[in-house]
Amino acid sequence: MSTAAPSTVARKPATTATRIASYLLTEYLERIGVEVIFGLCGHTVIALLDALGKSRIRFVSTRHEQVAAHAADGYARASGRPGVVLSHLGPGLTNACTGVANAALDSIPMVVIAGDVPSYYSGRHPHQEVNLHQDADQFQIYRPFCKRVYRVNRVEDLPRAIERAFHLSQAGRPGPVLVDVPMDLFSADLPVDAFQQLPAAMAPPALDASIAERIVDALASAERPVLYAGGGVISARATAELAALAEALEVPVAHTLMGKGCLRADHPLLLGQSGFWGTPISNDKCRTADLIVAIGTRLAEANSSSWDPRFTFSIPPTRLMHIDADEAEIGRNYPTELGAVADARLALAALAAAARGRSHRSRGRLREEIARGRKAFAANWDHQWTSDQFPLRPERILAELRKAVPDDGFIVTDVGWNKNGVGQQFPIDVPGTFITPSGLATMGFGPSAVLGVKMAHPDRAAVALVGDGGFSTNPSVIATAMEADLPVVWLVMDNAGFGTIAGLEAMHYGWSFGCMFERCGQPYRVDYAAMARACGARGVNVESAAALGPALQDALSADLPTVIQVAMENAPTPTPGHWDINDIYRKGE
Ligand SMILES: Cc1ncc(C[n+]2csc(CCOP(=O)(O)OP(=O)(O)O)c2C)c(N)n1
Repeated sequence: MSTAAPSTVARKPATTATRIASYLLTEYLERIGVEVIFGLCGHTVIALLDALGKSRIRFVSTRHEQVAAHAADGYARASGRPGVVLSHLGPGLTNACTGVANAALDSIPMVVIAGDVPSYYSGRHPHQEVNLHQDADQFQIYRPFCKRVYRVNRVEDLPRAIERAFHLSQAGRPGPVLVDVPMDLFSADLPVDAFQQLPAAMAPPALDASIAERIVDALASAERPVLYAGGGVISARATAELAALAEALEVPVAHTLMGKGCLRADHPLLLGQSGFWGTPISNDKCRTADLIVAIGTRLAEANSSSWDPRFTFSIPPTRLMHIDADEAEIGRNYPTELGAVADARLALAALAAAARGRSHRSRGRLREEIARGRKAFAANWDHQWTSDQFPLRPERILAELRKAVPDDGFIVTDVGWNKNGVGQQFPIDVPGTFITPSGLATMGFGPSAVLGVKMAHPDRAAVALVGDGGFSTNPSVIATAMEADLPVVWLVMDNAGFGTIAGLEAMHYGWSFGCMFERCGQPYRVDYAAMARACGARGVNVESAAALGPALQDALSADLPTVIQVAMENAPTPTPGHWDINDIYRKGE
């Protein structure tokens, strides 16, 4: 009896060869250049792990999903490719949240692939499902910080979601994308040619030549212009173009935290970082500029001294021209004379070309003034570079680190003295070698991100400069570095507490309640170097200032990961700018 077959069956030619989706997905990831995935297992993702284990892709198994996300973030920053995270559902995905959000707020390309409850359990509230408002709702947790969240309901949609995720994570302003996959779909069949579409090659937006002329005209005729570089200049690898523009028109360059490295540290036009933890010469030149051309920055609060016109930017009367990959950043915090949506490298190349050979106003003794300003500020701490004090001065730690790490080595910070001090005082000559969490400023970033950095550049030095607070948030990084054979160095600045916040509380309230590490009222210290040794890694307790340099040299030439623990005075980082939280605190009786 021949009756018409159901249409769904009729549409599927019986001859189509099929394979299990997780194998096809893995081969697709190989094809688009994924080298490494950071993640942590769970019953929802072992089908994909089985396929990954048989592929060329490395899987770095971390012991906490936040570590995986930060490591993928570090890999993305150091390699320029999207970081890839694999996470179990529910608690795995919530653990990864902070790392993914940190990447989002620093515009880092990332693809997160998460397992989820089996699709056929819809409505039954299965094990580990997040379902209090809606069934299979876990992907919603990622909505506020992902560029896009894909929930894959049919295996046929998996190839499209993955292709879109890699495209979107890198296009325009980069950021994380989540692909949430019910676990049964990893084990479902797909036609062997299902993963056809590659992410498109992209031509990023350039700056129109007439706009470039207009900006160069304005810079050339301005009396006190400033170029202001953000992290977009570093991530677009646009520093040579920036230097060419600055030199052609003799314009000084200030930068954000993430823009550090935009010019060589000894460049005579470099003003340094702006804002609360900036430098006086940078804040002064920005505040008194008649024109600022800002590139690849969101003019964020910390670098703008809470946008208070008395400290860093006074716009107006300063005129602002702003070039960024994201149109939403333009005009948000300051009135803007001209906004342009463009890739930082293409824009700066167009500006440098338009500026070449162009006459400009005399800048008088600008270079001397910058040199004087930088020297005067450095005089506040440069004598500490050689201080033999124990516990060490933080400046001595920076000086030893700079001496030990080659110019192309990576300095990865966390938050605390390490980030603020390096941003303000540490010379960086090779762009992209300073890696730091800026937007979310997550404690715990540095110890994990350094793993991904080293994975991206195994032949270059990678040191995480971190506080003891940040390091102890997730010391499982040592075991992960051992397993993944990543000889990174963690230099732990130990002040037995959350020092930056302890100092802030002490300044306003006269004590540091809740900020120091204590046991029975006494300072409580953890031997992190011993923890490293317990993991089979190297652990060094630095007992004097003179011992730090040799300890760093040994660590950088070792083939095992090393924790160097050094006792440090909890001295505050200078704050030449302003942060208006300091006006909020009130002390009662
Ligand atoms: C996850 C997270 N929690 C809290 C903070 C607030 N915070 C900023 S700096 C800091 C102290 C960091 O302590 P440590 O790593 O020891 O460095 P130190 O300040 O002593 O140099 C804290 C808790 C944060 N940025 N991130």
